[in-house]
Amino acid sequence: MPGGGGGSRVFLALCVLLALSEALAPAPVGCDRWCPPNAMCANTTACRCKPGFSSSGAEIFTDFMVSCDDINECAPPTKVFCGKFADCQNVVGSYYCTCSPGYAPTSGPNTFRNASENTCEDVDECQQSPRVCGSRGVCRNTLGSHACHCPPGFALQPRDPKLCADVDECALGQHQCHNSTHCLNKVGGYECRCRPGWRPVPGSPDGPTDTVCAGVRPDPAAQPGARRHTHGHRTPGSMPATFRSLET
Ligand SMILES: [Ca+2]
Ligand SMILES: [Ca+2]
Repeated sequence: MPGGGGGSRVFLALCVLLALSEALAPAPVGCDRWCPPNAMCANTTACRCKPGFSSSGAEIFTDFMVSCDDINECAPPTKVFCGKFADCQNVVGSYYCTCSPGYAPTSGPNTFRNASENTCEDVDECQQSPRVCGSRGVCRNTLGSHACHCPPGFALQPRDPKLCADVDECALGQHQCHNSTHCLNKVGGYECRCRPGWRPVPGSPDGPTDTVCAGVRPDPAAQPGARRHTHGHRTPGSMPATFRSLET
């Protein structure tokens, strides 16, 4: 180094040594410093991987190019058996077992290491609070899951398929109303009401889905003074203009 004296070179070397000694943690007695990450020393000149890691070379190695890589204990072929209704989860340097979705441990911790610690059982979602199927849905428990069903007149909402909402049978054309009536949606059902000015025919209910209504044909020439009941036509728009209300 031009211009540099021998004393300054020695000082520089001392500084580097000091910095290095501070950066390196003290190695265990009899252990070599160069062991790679996730390794520990086997003796003063060799390393071995920590449990949960596998060597890219020999089990005990002196080659500094060898690395210690995580073992995926869950991947086949595997000796790990978490047991029924449980899943294996690999983590760096280790693994653990958890109950599968829809299952929960009946006792013990949420994570475990093998089937002997497994107490996973189906969760009865239908017993949970708040009710998973809402106030109207009928819940049916299944292994690992559950299903929501709606009572007649309700259907699962597309946006929230666990909740039942009223079906508008009138708007959807799913009603059975006679053409002499108009459809009126109700929560959980619908009614068939007489068209304005019409009345249920004798014997017909007023409102239920089988309501049939009639008007009166004012035809005094044919039957003077008489009132004549006529059933509505099948086509809603075909009501004759000559019909009028039943007189009360
Ligand atoms: Ca279940
Ligand atoms: Ca309805």
